[in-house]
Amino acid sequence: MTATHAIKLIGAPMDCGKTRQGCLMGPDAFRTAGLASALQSLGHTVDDLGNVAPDANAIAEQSGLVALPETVGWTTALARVAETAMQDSLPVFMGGDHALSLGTVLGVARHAAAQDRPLFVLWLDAHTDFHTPQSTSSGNLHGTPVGYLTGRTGFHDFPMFEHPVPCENVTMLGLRSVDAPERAALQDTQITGIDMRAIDEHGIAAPLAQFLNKVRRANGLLHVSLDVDFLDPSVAPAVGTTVPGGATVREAHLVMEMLHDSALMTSLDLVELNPFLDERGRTAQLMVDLTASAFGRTVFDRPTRAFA
Ligand code: 5AB
Ligand code: MN
Ligand code: MN
Ligand code: MN
Repeated sequence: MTATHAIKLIGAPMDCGKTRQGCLMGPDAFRTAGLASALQSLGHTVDDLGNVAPDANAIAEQSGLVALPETVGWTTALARVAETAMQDSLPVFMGGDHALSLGTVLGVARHAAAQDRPLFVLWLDAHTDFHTPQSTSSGNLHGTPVGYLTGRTGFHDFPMFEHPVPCENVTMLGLRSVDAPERAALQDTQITGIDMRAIDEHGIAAPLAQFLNKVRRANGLLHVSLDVDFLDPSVAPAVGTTVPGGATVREAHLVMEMLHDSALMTSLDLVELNPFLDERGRTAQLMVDLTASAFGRTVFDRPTRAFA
């Protein structure tokens, strides 16, 4: 018997973290693919709070960045919603592009600080998203949330990240596209970056188990951010930033199953789903199935094996 959760589904139809449009349809694709009923059938209480809207934002400073004022408006709104939801539930943020994590992790970090517990972040992504507004050459702010949440400088247009997540509390899995300035900056940090080469050689379970043990020993909160492009594009085509050579369906399920077994995850982002690029909903369905694995769906109950 595993623990049941009070899950809040929160739609964040944010589409301004890059120029390619379509992620605004993400929350409704997750709903259509049956996310709520999949989680309910596992015994959890599920409450769909509908969609968040960005705060109206006063600053309209010109910059080379894509939609900076709108992104700041989303960040303040999502941080508020996330902090509130953390008080009595496990929030699942249905994106929306990855810039939404600027806000969700800000709110989660405020909650963690109020609880006096350390926050850990698991970043499942082809990319490190470690840019600052200065270092990005695309100007796309969906490439910056890890820079923001670890307290890198240069985010002066954004709310102050009062309680940055220590770099040693951040693990990234699935990496295969890292820009030169990100790579240089990461070199000076304690962030654990597991690239696909390492996963090919050693498997995905070992580095994840090591990270989860660290979270457990510290009695930490764990925020998980799942970017669709973590997955190989052959199984998850509905994303604007495909990079070949990603996680397989089974590698991704194993990550989610281990997260469930650990009982450590306290919040989850599902990001970058672009339903306009999907094939008959298969990416949305895979993301729902992965989420179900993270909340306890199994083939057989463990440790009893059907054929033991
Ligand atoms: B995603 C790139 N590094 O900064 C940039 O999808 C891609 O949230 C960022 O991981 C990809 O534009 C952001 C080239
Ligand atoms: Mn559980
Ligand atoms: Mn990302
Ligand atoms: Mn990515």
